Amino acid sequence: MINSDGFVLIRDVFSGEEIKRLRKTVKTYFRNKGLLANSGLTQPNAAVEFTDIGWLFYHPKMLAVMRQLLGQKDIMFTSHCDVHCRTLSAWHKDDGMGVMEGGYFGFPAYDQQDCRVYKVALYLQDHDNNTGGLTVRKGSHKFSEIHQGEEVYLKTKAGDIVVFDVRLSHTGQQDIIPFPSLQKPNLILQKALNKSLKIPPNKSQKYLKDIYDKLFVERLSIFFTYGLPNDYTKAFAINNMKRQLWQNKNTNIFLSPETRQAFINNNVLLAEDYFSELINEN
Ligand SMILES: O=C(O)CCC(=O)C(=O)O
Ligand SMILES: [Fe+2]
Repeated sequence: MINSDGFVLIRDVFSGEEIKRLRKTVKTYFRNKGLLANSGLTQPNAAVEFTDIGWLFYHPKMLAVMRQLLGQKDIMFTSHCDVHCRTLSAWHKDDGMGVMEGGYFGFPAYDQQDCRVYKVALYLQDHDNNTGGLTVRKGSHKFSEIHQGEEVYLKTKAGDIVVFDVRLSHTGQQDIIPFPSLQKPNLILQKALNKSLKIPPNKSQKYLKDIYDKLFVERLSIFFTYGLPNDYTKAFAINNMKRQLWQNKNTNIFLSPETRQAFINNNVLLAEDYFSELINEN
């Protein structure tokens, strides 16, 4: 139950064909776009910047899942989307408490029942036999502490999604190598590089990551967010958009006319209709 646990894994939302097509589109995109971040590449504000993945956000299965989890037909798309390529991660929440004063909601909203902002995590490769997928802390959306709550690793396969409350503590791949059995050999290798060749740890880490990235399937992921059409979701959308604009160093706020129309045709409400305060600020 997403209400009590703060997350839910849903199998086979996207087909093998759709994932194949997405991998190709995302890989091509990052050939000459994206920001360097977390030892990989990231595209913030991808719902606006990366129009080729627009179909994902109003895919019939995706909307059916969100309507079911939010418990009503009226749902809102926040315009949040981050796409990642080969990135590493650490424990955090996506409520913006680490980004701005009061977080994206403007205040700590951990005990608020109506605060229902749900993020989709879509990994474009299998994570059932490695530790490069999503790890969450069960029930941690109910409190501010990041390191509290039972740790659960989600063995997703490409095409599955995880939907989680943005207040939930979670992390993606933390180690440069996502296989526990290879962690020790990797450490030995790294120490050898540091000692014998006098390569500093941060450089040897980057060097080894580049090699592992070539050996294993390219780790690609897409995150995007919906919510109940209320003030919590609007505040999240506006403040998270500020974060995306800071990162991109631009003022591109609005969805493409095609994406916007597709949402309207599917009766999805849009947080961008409340973005006028962002225009006045820019
Ligand atoms: O790298 C991952 O898999 C997690 C990314 C994440 O948590 C985020 O984009 O907020
Ligand atoms: Fe996150």
